[in-house]
Amino acid sequence: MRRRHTVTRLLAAAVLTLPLTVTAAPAAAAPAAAPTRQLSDVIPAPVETRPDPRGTFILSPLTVIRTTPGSAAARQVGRQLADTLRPATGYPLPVLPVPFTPLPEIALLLGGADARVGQQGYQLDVTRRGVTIRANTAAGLFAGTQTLRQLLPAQIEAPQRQRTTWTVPGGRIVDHPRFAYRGAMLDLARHFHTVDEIKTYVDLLSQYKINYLHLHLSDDQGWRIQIDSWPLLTTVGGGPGTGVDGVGPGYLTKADYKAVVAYAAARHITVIPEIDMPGHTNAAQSTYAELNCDKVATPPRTDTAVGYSSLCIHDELTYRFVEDVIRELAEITPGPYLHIGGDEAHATTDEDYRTFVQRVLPLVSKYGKRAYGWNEIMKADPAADVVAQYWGTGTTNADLAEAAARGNKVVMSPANKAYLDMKYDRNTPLGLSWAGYIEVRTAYDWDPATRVAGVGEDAVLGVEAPLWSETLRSIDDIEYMAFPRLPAIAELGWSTAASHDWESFRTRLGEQAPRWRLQDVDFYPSAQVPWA
Ligand code: TNX
Repeated sequence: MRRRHTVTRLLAAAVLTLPLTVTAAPAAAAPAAAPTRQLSDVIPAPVETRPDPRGTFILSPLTVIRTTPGSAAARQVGRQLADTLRPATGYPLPVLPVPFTPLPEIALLLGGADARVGQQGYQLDVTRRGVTIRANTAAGLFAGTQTLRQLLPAQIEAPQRQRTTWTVPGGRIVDHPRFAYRGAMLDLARHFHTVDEIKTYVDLLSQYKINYLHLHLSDDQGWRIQIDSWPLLTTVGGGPGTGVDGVGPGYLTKADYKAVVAYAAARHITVIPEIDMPGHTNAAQSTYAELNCDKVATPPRTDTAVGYSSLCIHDELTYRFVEDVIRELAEITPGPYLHIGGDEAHATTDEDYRTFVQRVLPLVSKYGKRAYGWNEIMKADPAADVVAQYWGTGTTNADLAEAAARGNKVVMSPANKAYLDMKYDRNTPLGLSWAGYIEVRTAYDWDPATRVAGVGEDAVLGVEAPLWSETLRSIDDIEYMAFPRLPAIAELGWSTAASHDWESFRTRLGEQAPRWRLQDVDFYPSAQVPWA
């Protein structure tokens, strides 16, 4: 009866933590107010929603968060949910890993979900007695809690206690992603972004079920990750004045990087490091003269030109350097992918480019990672497990279609749709416009599985929204470019093609605004969206 003892103890502890306001709180006894939200008012749009108007749940001071007994992972998701819901509600929301409670509950349970939910999805049931989220994995439970967050009134995002009735609309959601990979990229090389800024971005990404964070860690301007065997990369390559406009210094120590990886992992986001090569390498080549064919260091550059740098392809030292970097990065990266860039290598001949990529890809495998690169790497006919990230603006790409036919997977980041650094329109103060202006509807109105001829649903691993930071410095800048387009890309990655509907999306998007205001998220108030 050890278990019963534990249950009793936990319940007693829970009740003891309840504040004195419990008996005075009106919410539990009040007649069910109409929910301010509907079951389908969620981004990304869930696969299946079946509303039940009799099932409205009201979160009250007595509500407990119950998690699958014996699962540390489920308990962790429960604790995160409690942390999210406590500030605005002021409720204790104890997290109890027990098989039963007589109290109103939000239950987070591993197993027992609809068979369709798979490894990332969840089933969410709302009745008058409580909310039950079931999933096969902690990631699925976490996704379900992000949906629950959006089903509560917007005030739930407030940092201080709010007076409102915390209704959750009744019914059932069965939800799972269309694509396994839904990514966002931050460019730390053009302007460095601090650990705290990256964490803030991770918090926002996780609300929209993004599950990969790609960090662009090196470029012509700056080198932003500690590499012990080439120590000047950070102190010089990431030193003073290495950002565009001469700002800096900035780089992640290995401890910083590990902190970002752990923070993201706790939100079910996997970090993908990118070291761009053989072009976009001036920060390294201005730091170490020996990385140049003529053994003369290039001048440091903080302008925004691209395509002028190249590692020395026929020098063994280049591969020692590349292997050192890949080995050290792989050591601190628990996720499966390592991105080697490969874009815009205009200063490398086609033949040299192939030689280089064919030598470097096996180094990634050697250190246990799956190689990933911008779509140009498909020119080197890599092995079928190599992933390409498509950034082109067109709808045909012969190398990519051939790679897809050979079995390579593709992540879709078409620059004229998914690039968060493109201006919204000609008046946008930040951003670039080489791929065109991207208003919200432009970012939303495309299909990852029909974008490029010959690269269909089976070849598409997912989508990613890159955010290059030539013009972006602060977290406010990042947020202004990412919102509201990031949720559009998130929906393309998660929701079914059949659910794609601009009218529905823009309405749901407009309802996110009060949440962003309460979370202090800067966003572009597009005229295309009916903002709440
Ligand atoms: C192209 S897209 C680049 C980046 C720039 C970006 C600016 C790609 C793979 N390379 O080097 O930062 O455009 O939008």
